[in-house]
Amino acid sequence: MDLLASELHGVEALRFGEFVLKSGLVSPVYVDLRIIVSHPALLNKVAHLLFQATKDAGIKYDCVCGVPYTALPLATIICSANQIPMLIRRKEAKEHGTKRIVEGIINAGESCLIIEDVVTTGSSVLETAEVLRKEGLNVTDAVVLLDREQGGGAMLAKNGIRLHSVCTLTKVLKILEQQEKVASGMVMKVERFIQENISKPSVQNGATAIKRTCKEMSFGARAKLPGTHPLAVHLLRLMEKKQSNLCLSADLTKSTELLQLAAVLGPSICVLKTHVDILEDFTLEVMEDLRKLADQHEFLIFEDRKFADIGNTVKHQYEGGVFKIASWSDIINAHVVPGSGVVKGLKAVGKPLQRGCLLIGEMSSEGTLATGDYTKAAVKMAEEHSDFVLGFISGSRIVEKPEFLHLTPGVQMQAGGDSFGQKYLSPQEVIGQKGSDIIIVGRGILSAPSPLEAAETYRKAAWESYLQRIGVSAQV
Ligand code: 5BU
Repeated sequence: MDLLASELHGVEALRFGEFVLKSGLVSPVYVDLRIIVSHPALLNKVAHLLFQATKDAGIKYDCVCGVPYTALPLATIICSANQIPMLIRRKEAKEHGTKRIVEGIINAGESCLIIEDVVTTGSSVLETAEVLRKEGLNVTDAVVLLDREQGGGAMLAKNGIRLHSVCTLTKVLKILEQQEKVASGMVMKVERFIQENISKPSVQNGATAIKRTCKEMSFGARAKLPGTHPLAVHLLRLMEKKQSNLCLSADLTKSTELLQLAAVLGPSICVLKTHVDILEDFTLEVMEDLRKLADQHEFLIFEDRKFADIGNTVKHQYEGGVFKIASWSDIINAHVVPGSGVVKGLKAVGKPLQRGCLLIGEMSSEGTLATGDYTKAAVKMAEEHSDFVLGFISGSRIVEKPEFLHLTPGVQMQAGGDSFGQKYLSPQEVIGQKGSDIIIVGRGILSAPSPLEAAETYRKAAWESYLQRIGVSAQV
């Protein structure tokens, strides 16, 4: 064990310092075992230790499945060396062919052992167990190299899975301290961090799940997450700076009115949304002026074009024609009904220009068909194209990943609707209860006697709801 600890430290699978985790927490320790595939002897050793742990615990199983991706090579070595059938869990079902989510021969009723590299909350192991259980397999045990002791064991136990670990983070820490590889001050810091960040299982829909933290994260912390779209990072930062999660829907038909409104409300908003095809006097010069105002007041421009055609057509619609949307709009949106080709077409134009796209996951209108599986398909498409898709238009948070932004239209101070089926919720409901990030407001501001006063009222309401959501007392 001493040798293993020092080897893991030596290849930097364990690092000490300050690391921003996906949840936004700043951790003094970072464990990343992906690197061990570059050290074959160590990879073999870890696989051997995992197998030994299953023997020591006397676990009986018919097949083995590694949690993707880091544990895949480990499961492969164990299965190959010991002649055990293996299953591979796909992260996403294939688009073509068999659409299988688990590869290999599945004999319903057999028991499958899960292999994992590191367990923190246990959510990844549980996710894989649920997939396997849906296929009819029994999952009762999981073996992990390193247990971070942050609640994973208890959470899995509640879900009928015994967690066996080769070692714990505290044990590794002690060894590294003895070997004088980590200072005792750092050891105490990490121990305190572990103690303070034990996630407690909570009950949702009858099943035990880990506490979701995305809604509780600040925009600033989300901006620091690796893998977040650069435009989302920019937007999250300017939201923090301006204390605004308000998008103005500037549904105006005259360009002078549009520019005037942008000049007056610019400081209050983080995004200005346009419907450029309703402008009676559109010219590219108007959009140039709007761009200047956007840069001056630091807001993004979002053309609510709702692309919905095959990739080749949307490419032309986005780049060319009269409007040349890609030349002035930071963000555009698209329906997912055509399939992923729509995103591919838009990406071909927008990505080189550092633009971003929102997918329409839900709509605010009465009788919308964008619900259930359709919404799930939008999430999947966004995940597959997260280098261009930065979030969603939706009525609520439709995915927990903090990298994705959620913008919600259909917002007014009073709940209700219009005579064409638009439905309204309040800023508090949308940000506080539904967990969205940005409210989109049109007539609630445009039809007010003073649009500036109304915009400030909406800005404050949405910002206060956000502060309450992340547990900070409001100071707007
Ligand atoms: P309102 O005046 O706040 O109702 O304007 C809402 C705006 O958001 C308007 O421009 C719509 O085209 C836009 N919108 C919407 O209302 N609902 C949706 O689901 C989507 C866009 Br997508």
